[in-house]
Order: sequence, then C-alpha cells, then structure tokens
Amino acid sequence: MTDPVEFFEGDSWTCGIVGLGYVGLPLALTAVAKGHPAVGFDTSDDRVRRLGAASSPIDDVTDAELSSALQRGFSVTDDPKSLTEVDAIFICVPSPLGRNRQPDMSYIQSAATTVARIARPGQLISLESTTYPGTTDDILVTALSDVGLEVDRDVFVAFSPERVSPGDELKTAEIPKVVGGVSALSTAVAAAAYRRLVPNVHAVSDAKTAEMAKLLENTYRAVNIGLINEMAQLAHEIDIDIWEVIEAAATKPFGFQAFFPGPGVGGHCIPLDPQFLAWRAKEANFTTRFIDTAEQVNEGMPAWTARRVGEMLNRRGLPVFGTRLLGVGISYKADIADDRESASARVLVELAKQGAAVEVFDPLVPPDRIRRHGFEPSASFEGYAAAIILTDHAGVDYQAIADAVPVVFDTRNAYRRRGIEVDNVEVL
Ligand code: SAJ
Repeated sequence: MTDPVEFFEGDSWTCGIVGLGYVGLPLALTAVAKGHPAVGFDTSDDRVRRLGAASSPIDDVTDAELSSALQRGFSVTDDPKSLTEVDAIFICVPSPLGRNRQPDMSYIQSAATTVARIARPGQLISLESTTYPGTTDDILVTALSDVGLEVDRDVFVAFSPERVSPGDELKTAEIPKVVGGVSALSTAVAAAAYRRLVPNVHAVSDAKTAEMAKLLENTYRAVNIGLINEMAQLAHEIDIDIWEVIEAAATKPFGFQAFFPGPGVGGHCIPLDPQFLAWRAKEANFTTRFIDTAEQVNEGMPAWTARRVGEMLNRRGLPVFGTRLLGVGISYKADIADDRESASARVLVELAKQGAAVEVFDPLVPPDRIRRHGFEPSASFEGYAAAIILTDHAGVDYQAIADAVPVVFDTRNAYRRRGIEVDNVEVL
C-alpha cells in the first residue's frame, strides 16, 4: 500500500459524507470544488431525493451551487454500500441533547455502525459532529475494531470539529480546521486530507483534544453571554444602561470582547455544546461551575425578558392578560430563518401563557413555522399595545414599528444601533 499520508496529500482521493445537513452538504461541495469527487449519504430518503433534484435544504447552499456540484463530481445516495469505494469518509450527523440534557449519541452510534459495516482497509474516517471528549475513541474506533478494522493497520480515524456558522459569509474552505487523530499516523493522514480542502489545518495530538477544542470555543461564548446577561440584570436593578456600558468598555482596544444581552440563547450550538463538557465532567466527578451558572442565567433570560415586558405594560396601566402584543423576530438569531431552539419564541410563549394575545412578524420565518409556535403571523404593525424586538433582522422597518405602536421593548438595542431616534422604545 502506498504511504497513506502521501496518498491523501495527492489529488486522486474521493470522499463520502455521512449526513447532508448544514455541515455535511457544504463540506461535500467544498471537496468537489477542490477536485475530490464526493458521495453524499443520508438516511432521509426525502433529503436524498431533494438533493438529487438540486433542491437545497439549507440556506447556506443555493440550488444553483448544488446543481453545479452535481455536474462536477457530487452524487447523493441512500445506500451506504456506495461508501465502500471512497477513500475518506466524513461523518457529519446531528449530536443533540436527549432527556435531562444528556448527550444523545444515537446518531453518531448509528453512523459509526453503518460506516463500520461498509468500511475497508486504506480508508480515512473522520467524525465532525460536536461531542464529548473521548467519543471518537469510544464509539468510532470500537465500531471499526468490532469488524476487524484496526487503527493504522487498516484504517485511519480522526476527529475534526465543524465550524460552520449559519448565515455567516465565511465558507468552509476559509475557516481554519482543527484535526486530531486517534494515533499519530491517523493525525498525519487526516491533516493531509483536510489540507486539500482547507488550507489552514491545525493538527493536535489526539482526537479528544480536538473534541474538547470545539467545546471550549462554544463554552467560551455561552459563558460570556451568560456573564453579559447577568450584567444586564444587575444594570437594570441599579438603573444603568447596560448597552452604554458595553459600548464604553468596547473602546478598550485589547483584552475585551463585547458580548450583548438578549432574550436568551438559542440555536443548536451555544446552549447545547457546553452540556457535552458538563456531562463528561460529571463522569469524572468534576463540577463545571461556570458552564452550569451560565446555563442557569441564559435559560432564565426568556422569563426575565417576559417579566420586563410585563413591568413595562404595568407602568402604562395595562395587564399582560388580554393585551395584544407584536413579537418582532422569532428565529434564534438575526438574518437567518432558523427558529429551532429559539429563545425569542420562548419569550412570546411565556407572555402568551400569561394571557397576552401575541402575533409575530418575522420576514424570514415562513408563516407555517410561526404557527407551529402557536402564533399567527401579523398582517400589519397596527393595533398592538406594544411591540417586542426579539430578533433584529436587517431590512425590517423599525421606524414604522415604533410609529405604529405606543411602546416598543427592544431586547437587541436595535434602534440605537441603527441610529433610529424614537422616544417610545425601552431597552432590555
Ligand atoms: N447571543 C447573545 N449575545 C451575544 C451573542 C449571541 O445573546 O453576544 C445569542 C444569539 O442571539 C443566539 C445565541 O446566542 O440566540 C447563539 O448565537 P451565536 O452568535 O453564537 O450563533 P450560533 O448559535 O449560530 O453559533 C455559531 C457557532 N458556530 C459553530 O459552532 C461552528 C459559534 O461557534 C459561532 O461563533 C457563531 O455561530 C457565530 O459567531 O456566528
């Protein structure tokens, strides 16, 4: 067998992608763009059918980009046996939290079992799904050795965290890639392969270091968002404008990164990833106090925000019960349509539970998805006692909203950040 590092440094290898979502699909298109044919495998027949018809299921890949890739070396299949002949397999399946916020490893386990069944000597197999340190060794290596495929003798196994930021301009090939193999040779082989796709590859000594690096990245965000949310609550108690405080602190050219308070932390990365670390820590009888505290603060923000809205209405002699409210922005962050795990939605659910008559304006989230949260999409900005800015997408006429309602509760400092001067807006 030729030297595996040299082989993957070359331009002749092909790859298979397991899981064609917001991570796997861009990775497949990156491989094809770099001259490496890619076979995409997904367990969802509907997704395979849609992709085969050049209909992209994710915002960050257009139908045109997909159609072009299908003509230049990308193919999709629902048959895992198609992955036997490829040289590298990248596993990009979901890793959600299950009951009691425990890691749900079922997708990774299922993918590992599927790959082990079709894998062959000479292949590189790399896991990209966010997970606790030790997963690649515990699950992927075990599944492969159960079918007689040993690391380095037969296959090369690594972990390389995905760094896709939904809605961000940066494309997969431009984002530095951390890579850690379950052995020194696996690290070298995986780094060689990834360098063909992403120029900036940072190799670490083993898979669990790479697994933990990913969790540190997002735990850093969750803890700092938790800190600024707590600062926002404190500032409110002592009648200080937290947004002005952040703006002032951010003038420091070093040693400070601005994070901003909000109605809570949504999405499927920041609220979840730190819990993989907290869970693994508990296995080692270690308590991750910062992660746990940040989670408590962040998870408490939707209710705190709803309480602030109630106080604002109270000051105007209005009960929450029976009052018509307009929620502006129900996706989990600005300028994307993803409403999964949306804290903005949780604020509105809280207010509706208190009897408010809530409707939603969100130009990016389709009406049927708004209705799935239990709210009617709003037809206009008129007729509400208040509007609540929860996710501040670009392109919304915030002036018109402030003109149409008596008062706006702005959880994103959207008006001041846009220089819109109105006198009926309160900030978080
Ligand atoms: N949020 C705040 N205050 C902040 C920043 C975020 O309340 O200062 C809230 C957002 O409104 C949202 C949640 O936190 O509800 C998460 O926001 P995010 O900006 O972290 O966006 P995500 O969840 O899409 O995070 C992804 C992550 N990417 C990967 O895991 C590969 C994250 O590491 C990126 O830093 C982030 O995108 C990004 O910067 O866009």
